[in-house]
Amino acid sequence: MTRSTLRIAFLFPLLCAGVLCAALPAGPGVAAPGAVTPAMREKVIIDTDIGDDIDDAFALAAALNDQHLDILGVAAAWGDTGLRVRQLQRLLAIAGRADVPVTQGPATPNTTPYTQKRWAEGQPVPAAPVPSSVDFILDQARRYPGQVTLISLAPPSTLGALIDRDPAGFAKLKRVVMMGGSVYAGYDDTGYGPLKGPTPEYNIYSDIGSARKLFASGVPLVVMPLDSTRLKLDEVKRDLLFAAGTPMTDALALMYHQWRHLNGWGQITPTLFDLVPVAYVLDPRLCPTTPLRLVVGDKGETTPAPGPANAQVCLKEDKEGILDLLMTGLLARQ
Ligand SMILES: [Ca+2]
Repeated sequence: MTRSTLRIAFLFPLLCAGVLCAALPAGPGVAAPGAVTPAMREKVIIDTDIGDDIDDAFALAAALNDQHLDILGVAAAWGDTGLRVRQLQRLLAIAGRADVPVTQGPATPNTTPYTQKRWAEGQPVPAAPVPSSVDFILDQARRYPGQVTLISLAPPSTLGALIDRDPAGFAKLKRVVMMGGSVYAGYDDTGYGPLKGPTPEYNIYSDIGSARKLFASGVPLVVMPLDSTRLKLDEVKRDLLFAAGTPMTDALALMYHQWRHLNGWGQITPTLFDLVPVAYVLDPRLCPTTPLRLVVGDKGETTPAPGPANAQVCLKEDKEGILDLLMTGLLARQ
């Protein structure tokens, strides 16, 4: 599936609204030209620490908006996973996707502020028990061997628990596509001046043990490090989104303002790190990869080393292409 075919598939129903398609054959079991068939949809599970930084919310909005993803489940990871479950359930309901299972990963200590706490608390405590992420992901990997992409947008604590529980089951995943690491560029690099060099990245240094297990697991691993994920959602784009007045853009606006008020580091412009893995799954050309062997150091560094590659790593993204995916997707629903 290329980006152009994605777009054609997306635009076709709009074109078909007129008489243009009146003569096309249709019937049970016959997919209309341009329609998204089940075989064209990528099975994904998204593991997310939504609620602290704001990028997870935008990444999920982009994923939920795209009919080319078959989202089997969304898993709450890291920190207060019980509250994250409620935030995810609220977001899914707003997206019209309350049918998507939300699962709960192991709770962990977490010193990062839960900036969107009030928004998350707007969703009642679940009346029924929430499935365990570890059980759910292993079940899906075994049900669809070699077909499920796990999109990892959080410290990899749930992934470490999966590997501990059942490495053979974990190996049935098609791949893990993750935001994490820092290879040649770090948080202080702008992409314009000389490189200041890598810095330990949050997801990796938060759970170094799980990251090491993941890099050694043998499951195909696609890594989007800081080198390719420092996308800024500037004021012009925020205004366009927040003025759109759809249920999803309204939700993003509320979560953004809570994040902006409470993030504790004075940030106004979000960096959409987690959007990049989602965009890659939709169109790999937006973030071309290079095979590398990355070694996770004691401070969470991800350093290239000689030897066989253990990851496909995107070092340079198509910034405008990825932001275009987000903006056109969300604004098409106005
Ligand atoms: Ca995240």
